[in-house]
Amino acid sequence: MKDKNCKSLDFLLNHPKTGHVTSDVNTETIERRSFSPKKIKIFSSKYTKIEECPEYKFKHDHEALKVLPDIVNNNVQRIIPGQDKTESSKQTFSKPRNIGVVFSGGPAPGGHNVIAGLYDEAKKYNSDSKVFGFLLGPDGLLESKYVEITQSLIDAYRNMGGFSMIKTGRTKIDSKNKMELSLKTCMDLKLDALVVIGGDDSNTNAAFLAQQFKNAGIKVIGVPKTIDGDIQVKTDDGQILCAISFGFHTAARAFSQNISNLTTDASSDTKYWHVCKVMGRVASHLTLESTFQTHANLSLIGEELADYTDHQRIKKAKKEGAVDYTAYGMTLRHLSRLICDAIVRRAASGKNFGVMIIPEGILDFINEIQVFIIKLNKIIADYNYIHDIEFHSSFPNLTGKLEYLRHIARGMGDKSKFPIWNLRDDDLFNQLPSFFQEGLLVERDMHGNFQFSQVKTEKIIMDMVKEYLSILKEQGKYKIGIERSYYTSKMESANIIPDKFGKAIFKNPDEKFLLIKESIISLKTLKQALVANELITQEDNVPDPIIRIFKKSDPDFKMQTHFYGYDGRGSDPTHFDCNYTYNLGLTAFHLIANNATGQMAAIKNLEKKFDKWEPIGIPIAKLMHLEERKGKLELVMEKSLVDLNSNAFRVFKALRDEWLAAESNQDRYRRPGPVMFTGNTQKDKPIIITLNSI
Ligand code: FBP
Repeated sequence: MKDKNCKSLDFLLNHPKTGHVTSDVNTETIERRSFSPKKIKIFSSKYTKIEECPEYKFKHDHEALKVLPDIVNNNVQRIIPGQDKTESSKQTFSKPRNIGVVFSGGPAPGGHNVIAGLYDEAKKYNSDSKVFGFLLGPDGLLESKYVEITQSLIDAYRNMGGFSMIKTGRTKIDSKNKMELSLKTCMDLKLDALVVIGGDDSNTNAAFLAQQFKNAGIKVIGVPKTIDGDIQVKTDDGQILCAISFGFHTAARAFSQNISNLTTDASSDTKYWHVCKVMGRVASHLTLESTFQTHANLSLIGEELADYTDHQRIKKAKKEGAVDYTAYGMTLRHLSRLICDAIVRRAASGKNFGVMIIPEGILDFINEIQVFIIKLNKIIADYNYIHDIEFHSSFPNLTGKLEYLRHIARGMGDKSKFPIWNLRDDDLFNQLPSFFQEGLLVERDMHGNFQFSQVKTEKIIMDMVKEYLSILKEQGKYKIGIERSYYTSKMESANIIPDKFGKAIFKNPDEKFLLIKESIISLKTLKQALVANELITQEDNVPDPIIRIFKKSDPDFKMQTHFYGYDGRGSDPTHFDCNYTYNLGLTAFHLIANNATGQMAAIKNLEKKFDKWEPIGIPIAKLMHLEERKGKLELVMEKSLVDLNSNAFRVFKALRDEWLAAESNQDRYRRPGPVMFTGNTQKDKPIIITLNSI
């Protein structure tokens, strides 16, 4: 029967409340779009000029001298007031310009504001200036696919996350033909300059384009983007020029909100270990920052593992008059033991739960895996070079790939004396689970990078952890500590004398958390202990309260895995990233208007208060070095890894035991909360850059 109060669908759909609550635009979006980021003071000067800063020195690679001769001698450039410019240079500064902009690589929060800053400044100096956005990353440049950025387009994306306005891609401009196509697109559009917003590989691309476009008079400026935080620039003498790439802060905060929620859940129902893998293709900066934000119980920093030395092994070998080369660097097995050690320690103080953070790129720091990655890179690259068809197309499934490897191992592929893949490699590789083999054989990206985001790193590590934990359990070493007050009250209420039984079953009867003796690993061994201590006879049953205590101490390791990456990458930017990126856009414009090329726009003093921020240009060519890519050495911008001597790492190392909270009962979780645009969040910035600036 029809309800008399039921409104017609038409009425419902046309009701203003329906319109309001189902609109695509909510209060947060309106607020974001209308927010005006703060501008660095220099940008209120009518004109600017460039001051060369040769005092900032870098060791650069000789290869850069050869292949980037026109930009390798660039200095760091500081943007300073330029009121004293000549009339003609003021006119040149304000001339109408066509500027192209392209996103390259994975999205990072704040990218739209770089374009907003660039657009606003270009229009401020000359309303006839135009900004063109190339679509879908470098492909847009190659295929001449672009849109003209308009006021309404940019206004819809101000302070909003993602790169959706013009989208992005990972194509590498790595051939003469692609260089020529890019140049043609830029010349057809009569571009004065091209701005490449990207990570280390994209800034590498920007440097090569700058060199290539030099004669055509088209300037190329890079912008440091990547949530991974691995673009950090320091001079040779340690002065910080670029503390962090944009997008890092937001992504870390977004991950941390989720991780922090897990610490709350874990400590509420006390039954899971949450294993959180966070993005960071190689460097572990995001893990370090998320740890500072949340005080998670256990975090692995890849760079620390690479540096690991097993002193016990060295000692043992020395005694035997030998050298144990395997003592240097971390193995997967050893890593799983370190994790187990932390789990066992927490369990001993009654906490068989916790939250751990694993960096996505951790395997790159594990010796045995790194060797596989390097060898497979070379094998795949060689195959692609020799054959007319790509390795992954020739061998679409794992069986085919494994057969090909075996074929090389038997010496049928590589005729050289030392084949890159030998029978030992093949045997070791075949001992790995197939999902891991598949992961290691995954297709490399265009830049030759191993795609860690596609490997179930957490599964590989945690499978080993589970296996080892069950061994420790069998050995009686993995037990949940029982709070003494709890034990005493349970015994007393059952009229059992706690001390008498306590001495028989616990190895530390006087401690706050009681641990059942290692020899007691089953109800049978429990009974034996009580009989041996003459507390019961062979015919008696073990008292129920004692059985309950035993069961309570018997751990069941349960875990949940989580991957934080794409979600944080797509988050709307924090205030820090909004202000940072808008000023990067302004900086890019001022570098262009002052004729710079081959430079990366950057903000010096990011780690300090906003009024100390300084816009600069950093010579990209001087940040490059030779690196193995697709089995060959290539000149690329060097990634910045976690520095084990940095303040941030040293503070983490000093505090991590407190955060593990193994010996105390007190977890020290921190709640960073969500990425907010309202409230007092204006001054928040990455914790690692604050620490590193002390
Ligand atoms: P960029 O270096 O391009 O900024 O990308 C970084 C990143 O977010 C990594 O953290 C992650 O491993 C990778 O992108 C994932 O890439 P894809 O989008 O190709 O899956």
